Amino acid sequence: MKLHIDKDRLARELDQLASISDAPAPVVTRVVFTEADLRARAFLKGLCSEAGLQIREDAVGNTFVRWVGIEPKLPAVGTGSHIDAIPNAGRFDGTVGVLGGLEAIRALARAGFQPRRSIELVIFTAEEPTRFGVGCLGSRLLSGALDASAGGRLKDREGKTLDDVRLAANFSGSLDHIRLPDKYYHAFVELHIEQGPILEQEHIDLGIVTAIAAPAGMRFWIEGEGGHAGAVPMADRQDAFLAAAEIALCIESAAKASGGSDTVATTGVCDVFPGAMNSIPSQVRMEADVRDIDLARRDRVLDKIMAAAEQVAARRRVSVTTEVLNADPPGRCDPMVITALTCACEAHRASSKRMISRAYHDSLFMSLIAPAAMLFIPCRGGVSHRPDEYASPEAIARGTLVLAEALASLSG
Ligand code: HGY
Ligand code: MN
Ligand code: MN
Repeated sequence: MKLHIDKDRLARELDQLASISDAPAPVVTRVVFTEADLRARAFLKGLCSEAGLQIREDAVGNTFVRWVGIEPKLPAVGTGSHIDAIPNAGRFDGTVGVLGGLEAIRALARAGFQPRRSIELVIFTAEEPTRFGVGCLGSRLLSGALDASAGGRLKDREGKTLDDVRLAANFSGSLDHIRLPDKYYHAFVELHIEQGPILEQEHIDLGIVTAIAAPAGMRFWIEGEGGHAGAVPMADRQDAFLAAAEIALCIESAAKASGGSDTVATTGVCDVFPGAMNSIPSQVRMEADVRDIDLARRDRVLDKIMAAAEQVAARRRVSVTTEVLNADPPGRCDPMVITALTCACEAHRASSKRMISRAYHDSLFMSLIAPAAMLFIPCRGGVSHRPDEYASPEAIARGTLVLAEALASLSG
């Protein structure tokens, strides 16, 4: 089969998608269910219907774009990723897997390939934790990893629930109906930028992911006394921000002292109230992200952080409420899919390397309900979650070509 990827069209579509953002280029900000997210969804649905594919959306906005196979009743082969982007992000995280997946399907159709099993592109809702504090909401609900009613009650910073926001965006229906039936997918493959430096440093074309790091998210509510910045002596203060700062440093030292270099921890959110220069912080809302490929080691770090938060609270006479938002096991990729990706790389003389993913992805949850694996393309300097995130059109086209080959072989 002579497969050809339309590199220029794919690059153009990625540019068009990147322009749908709540921040001026080259920055991409596209938080779930914002107006930019809804415009991006409409843009993609337009491309998918142009390609003659069947489109359906579930109650949380997961979008399924199906190329019906010769045997439509067989479990399908899935591929896909996300289009939501954190604030001040780049243009390739997630979108390469969505537009690359669409171009892989178009290229197979152009080559006259007829899938035996249907091939289905999935655009997952809310892979990023930005709005609701927990990432991969769409794939968690699809896989049953998140209880529908608990998911519907998740709140954003304005106190709006996931149910409020999805219904306002016209995604109606019950979240209870999102979970996919067993064996819905025969296999699932996600194309994604590596979000790390290894492929580029080792001059390797593609990464075949064998495992996905175990993510955890924590939220801290810290209440102090507040007061006038001039009037309250230092000895009498119960400063919520300084308690938060000390806890953030404990988070860092707990990760560094875990005994493994795969443990990482980041305090990425810290909202200080009232946020006035001459008013002692009385409340802080802080969020931290802790990950490791080793589950027990990660959980030991979580325990250490919780104990440290209690000690800081006592010493600084503030109250600290710690909430573990999610603490997921690592994802194990499936040998059958890994082999399909390895053969597809060989078929197109692309060098490849098996590797773990330090970033989490929707494939982490798809691996709970189907044999799954991921295909990484290099990104410049390993940079991601920044506006200077970059993957070359050649690397994107190569990843798309190998993805198309793997989808063809998996769909039989
Ligand atoms: O944070 C992550 O690993 C993913 O990019 N959401
Ligand atoms: Mn991301
Ligand atoms: Mn991503």
